[in-house]
Amino acid sequence: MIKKHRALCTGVAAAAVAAALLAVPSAATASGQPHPGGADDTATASLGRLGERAGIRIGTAVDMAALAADTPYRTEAAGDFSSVTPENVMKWESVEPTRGTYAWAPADDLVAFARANHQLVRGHTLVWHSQLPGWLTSGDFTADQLRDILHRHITDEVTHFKGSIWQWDVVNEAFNDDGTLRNTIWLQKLGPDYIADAFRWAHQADPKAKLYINDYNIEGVNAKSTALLDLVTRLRAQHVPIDGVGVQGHLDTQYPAPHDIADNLRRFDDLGLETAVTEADVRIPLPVDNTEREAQAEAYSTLLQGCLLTAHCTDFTVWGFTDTYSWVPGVFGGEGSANILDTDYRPKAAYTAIRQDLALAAHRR
Ligand code: 9MR
Repeated sequence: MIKKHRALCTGVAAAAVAAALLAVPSAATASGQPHPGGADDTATASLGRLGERAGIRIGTAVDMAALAADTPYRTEAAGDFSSVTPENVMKWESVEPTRGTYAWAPADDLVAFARANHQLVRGHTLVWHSQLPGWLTSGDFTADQLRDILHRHITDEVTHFKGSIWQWDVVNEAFNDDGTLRNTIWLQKLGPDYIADAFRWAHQADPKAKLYINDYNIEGVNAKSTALLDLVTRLRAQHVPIDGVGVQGHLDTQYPAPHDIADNLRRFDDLGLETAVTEADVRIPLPVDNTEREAQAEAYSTLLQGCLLTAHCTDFTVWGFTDTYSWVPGVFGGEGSANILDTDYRPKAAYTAIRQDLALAAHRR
């Protein structure tokens, strides 16, 4: 990726979006009536509650090892969010490490946790090129065998969780940044129709779950998001049961956050699709300083506002909430601090910005 200077226009764009949010006061605020939520508890309400007032779910990815071992982590995951996504435990290598032997327990635990805390669950993820079990990647399967294996995987997993999953990330990261389809085991052996098949199979197993295609670097209008738009347009024309597009939202303060997120999401909205920000985090080159923290807050805010300005954007999910368990340092050397709370669970500027954006958006509904 080419390094760019952070564009001054990101701040301008954020201010413009905030102005747009303010420009349409709700009947309640215009008439001076108190918010329907009653007394103003904006400062103390959970993110999930603020999101509810703004018309979206606020979710987090959940690390099941942390949930079991770390009480503050569990308290925050239970109390601040209205939806959860398993960070790893619904992926193929986790649920079927040995062929034909399922290991549902960690994912079942998350579903039970969500139910106990009145949260919805985003299922993640059924068809991906990564985190596949060794028996699958090293097996020398024919195309017909692989198709049967994929069909069975989708059917068994969606059936197991039937009725418990709000949105499934059916297909994850199917595109390259130039808009061509990623050369995965699925594309190589099954051809591009594996995508339509996956959605049909998932729908057969749980007709009520909302089915998503999910990817990164599709926040703004670009070659990749446009290729995805073309694909979902074709899928809809073929009556393939696809409901939504997930924009992951893995950003980096070294690069400008796209300022056309709402414009991009509206293209999907116009097709009758839902959208969601599914994996938001904003990494920072270390060491962190205040300027970077502010840039991070602005990037989170830009992502969230893109969702809030889109009629059928259903949720904004952060990819973990504390830096203690972030995937970022292990993958991007010299970067980190990507989450909204620090390692001591103290809120960063990004956390405050999200709360303010949600409160502002609630007033215009
Ligand atoms: O956060 C996940 C990390 O714990 C795993 O090691 C990694 C394996 O590839 O996957 C991470 O989650 C990814 C998500 O499933 C799909 N989008 C990118 C996420 C970050 O890599």
